Amino acid sequence: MQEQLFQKKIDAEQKIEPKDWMPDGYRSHLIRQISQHAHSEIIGMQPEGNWITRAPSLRAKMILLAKVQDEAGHGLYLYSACETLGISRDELNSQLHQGKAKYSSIFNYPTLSWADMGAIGWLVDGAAIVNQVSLQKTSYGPYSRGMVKICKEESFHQRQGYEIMSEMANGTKEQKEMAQDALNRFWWPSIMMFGPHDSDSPRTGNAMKWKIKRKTNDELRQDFIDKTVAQAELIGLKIPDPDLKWNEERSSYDFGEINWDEFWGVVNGNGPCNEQRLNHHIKAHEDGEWVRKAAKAYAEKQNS
Ligand code: BYC
Repeated sequence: MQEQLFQKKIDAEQKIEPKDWMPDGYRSHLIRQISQHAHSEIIGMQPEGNWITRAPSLRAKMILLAKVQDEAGHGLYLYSACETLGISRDELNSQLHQGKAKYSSIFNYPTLSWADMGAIGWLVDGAAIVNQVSLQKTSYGPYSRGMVKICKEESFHQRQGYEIMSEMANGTKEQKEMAQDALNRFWWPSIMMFGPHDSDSPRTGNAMKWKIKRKTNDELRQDFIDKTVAQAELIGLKIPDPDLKWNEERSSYDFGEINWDEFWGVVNGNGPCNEQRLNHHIKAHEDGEWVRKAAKAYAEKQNS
């Protein structure tokens, strides 16, 4: 009975709030997805953080610093949303450190040149926006409201990345080559971000029934590809997919086969940077122990 009422609310597009009754499966599904999303934002600071000290101008450095700080903010909104489901921040961190919680596969690739900052902003944030715009309508209130704030910042991120790519693509021969190389390396991992094909996605069924996800992995991936091809053409770069072709009938691009062995290898911990990313997070967490202790002692003193 409670479950039927819950589903009725979802079907009527009403938001579920923290104190409302919800099935255990809905709660655990959300904890998994929101925490994964939060971890992605925080781990995602590492590949870009790698270039802050080497930004090519003061302007570029200020923009990159602001962007990386925004990612930290997104992580914090998302951890807060996740905590409303009855799990603590400590537990979420420990799930990440023990390898029980995932984060987006994309952040396990290295950033080898300044052009990678462009490719990440343009493609990775671009892919994230496509997903997050649809998640603004997710059924869980705190997650949905978090997404609205995050999307506003994400569109600035996408533009700053595209600006870097556009400048490099229209710069010297070497700069154009660097931009093309970054696109070559980040294109396929970016379209993998949307997850497995719908037919191989075990979570999509419940996610769509509960309106946690509003579009499937394949729908979102197609939206992203259709949007991005013209942007690449405009700045004279070539998407590294020989099978990419406009399909009149579908009014969409057909594209080549994704390397799912690579995707699952990265998801299961064997990407080029998995170990480095996780070790860095664990070290930063341990190094920050004294800050947490001091903040806790201060709060206790204020309350006593
Ligand atoms: N990477 O049944 P499926 C950002 C896992 S950060 C790793 O389709 P679901 C940014 C999936 O978790 C943006 N794992 O699952 C930050 C599941 O495993 P579990 C991050 C992946 O949940 C800094 C299994 O594969 N965005 O914007 O229905 C700088 C089967 O998949 C991935 C979000 O997190 C992957 N790519 O769909 C720049 C958005 N794909 O958990 C930018 C929120 C799949 O059962 N999340 N898996 O063990 C989602 O929308 C969904 O969770 C996903 C996957 C589309 C990612």
